[in-house]
Amino acid sequence: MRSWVTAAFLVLACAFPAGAAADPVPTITLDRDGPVTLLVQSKSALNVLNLAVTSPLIQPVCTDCKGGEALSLGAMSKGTEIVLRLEDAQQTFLSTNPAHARIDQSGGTWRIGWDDALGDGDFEDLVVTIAVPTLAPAVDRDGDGISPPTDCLDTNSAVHPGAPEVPGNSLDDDCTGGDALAKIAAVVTVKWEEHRAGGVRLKRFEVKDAPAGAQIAVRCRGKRCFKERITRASAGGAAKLVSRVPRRIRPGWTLDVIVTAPNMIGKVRRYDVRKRDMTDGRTFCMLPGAKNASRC
Ligand SMILES: [Ca+2]
Ligand SMILES: [Ca+2]
Ligand SMILES: [Ca+2]
Repeated sequence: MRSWVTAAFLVLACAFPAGAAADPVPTITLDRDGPVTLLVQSKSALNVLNLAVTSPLIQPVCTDCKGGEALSLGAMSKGTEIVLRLEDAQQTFLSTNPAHARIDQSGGTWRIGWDDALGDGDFEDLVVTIAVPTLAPAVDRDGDGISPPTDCLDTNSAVHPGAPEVPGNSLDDDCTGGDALAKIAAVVTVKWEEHRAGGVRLKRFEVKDAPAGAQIAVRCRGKRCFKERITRASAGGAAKLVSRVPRRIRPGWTLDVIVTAPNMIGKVRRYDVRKRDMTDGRTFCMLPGAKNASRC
């Protein structure tokens, strides 16, 4: 049986300036919140030492401390006092003289060093380091009130969770994982007159404000209908379509004007031709890669 003799009770408190001489009752109090770790280092490991934390919770650190022992003390709050109990079996290795212990603080690290009984003043015969990592302060460079990583672009205050997603601007405005597809906002203009044989004749049939080079398809459904005529928008985003469709647009036909461009939601305008007129256009969308129009 080992007969442990308590050699020293050390209350560790924060108010200790770095390098100050040891107080007869050294005290340290944490000056910040955070996870606390404890590391034992022994210069010579000559003797059997027993080290434990006795406050705020009793936690054994090592019963035969040789250095290298580490302990996570868990999250602790600012103001917590940590008390260590150090026992030296023979009372020969570590000095019980308070002058032979020294506490240095640097940021969130407290270094408690003891001299052995010879008291050579290096305070390195046994060193216990208690560390609370300094947490990086929250950064909000663009001042939108949200820090990374929640703010997926901390250099643009218009980009953050909850921001309106602007399609097609190459930005993940609302930080949901990507840019939304932009919708093509082309304008299709149709002017017609009644055809004497039934149906209509198109006097004006054109697209404006499409993306440059967008594909423009005129699709027709109905009896004896042409199926599809395809052209491209000019650099100015325009296309004239009158010459691409028959002079007589027959009753019962449905014309779709489909404007598409890569990585955009296409625009579809649909017209139904009746006996003597045609309907105003209805708008649908064409998703990239889709073959058929869908509701927008
Ligand atoms: Ca921000
Ligand atoms: Ca931002
Ligand atoms: Ca966007």
